[in-house]
Amino acid sequence: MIAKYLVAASTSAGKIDFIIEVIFWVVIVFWFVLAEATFFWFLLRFRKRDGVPARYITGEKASERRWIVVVPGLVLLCDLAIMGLDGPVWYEVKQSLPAAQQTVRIVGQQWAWSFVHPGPDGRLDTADDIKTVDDLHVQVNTRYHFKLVSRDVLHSFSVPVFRLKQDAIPGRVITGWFEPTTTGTFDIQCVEICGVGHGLMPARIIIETPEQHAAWMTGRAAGRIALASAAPLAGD
Ligand SMILES: [Cu+2]
Repeated sequence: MIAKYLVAASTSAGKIDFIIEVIFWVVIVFWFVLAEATFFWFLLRFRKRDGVPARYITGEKASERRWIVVVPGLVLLCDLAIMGLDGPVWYEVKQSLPAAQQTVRIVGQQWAWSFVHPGPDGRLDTADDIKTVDDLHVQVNTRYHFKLVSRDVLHSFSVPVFRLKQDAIPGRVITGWFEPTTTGTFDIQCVEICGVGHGLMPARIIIETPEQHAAWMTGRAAGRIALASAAPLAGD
């Protein structure tokens, strides 16, 4: 249902959508409608009428106590069922860390996202790293670890098509993972109010086929060589 309105582009997205849909049907469609319908029916049924005195109900009879015990009990059962479903998904998405095929560094700051991609050697913090601002390039069907940091205040890294959201906290390196399943260009958003420019820090994720990703890396390397060779001229 959610994927109809927002592409599901990671291995976790479908599972998170399923949990949200279960909560929607149980909480909104069933309980909310039932509670509101009962409420308005009671308002109508027991409205003020001439000659009918209001009744004082103590809630001590067994038939009255049922409203306080049975209904919340059923709500609690629904809560437990939802927890039983979402626990494994939470564990998989947030607590487990399956082995990575690639690692990227994500840096939040007022007010931009910058990214460090491993270059052709596939490793971070080597000479061929590729640094970008506002553009994160990843390869489809590849499991990524991200190392999320903040240079200044709290930010929150969010990729809606992955259903991924992770706070960035100054002084900490937060590791998480994602695995894109669909190629395309999608939004990255900061979802933590981080100052007056918060709304000005949108970025994008470009999910590429292996061929496109290799071509992008080659292009960046060629650009770097061209820049390096042009540098002495600039200093003349
Ligand atoms: Cu921010």
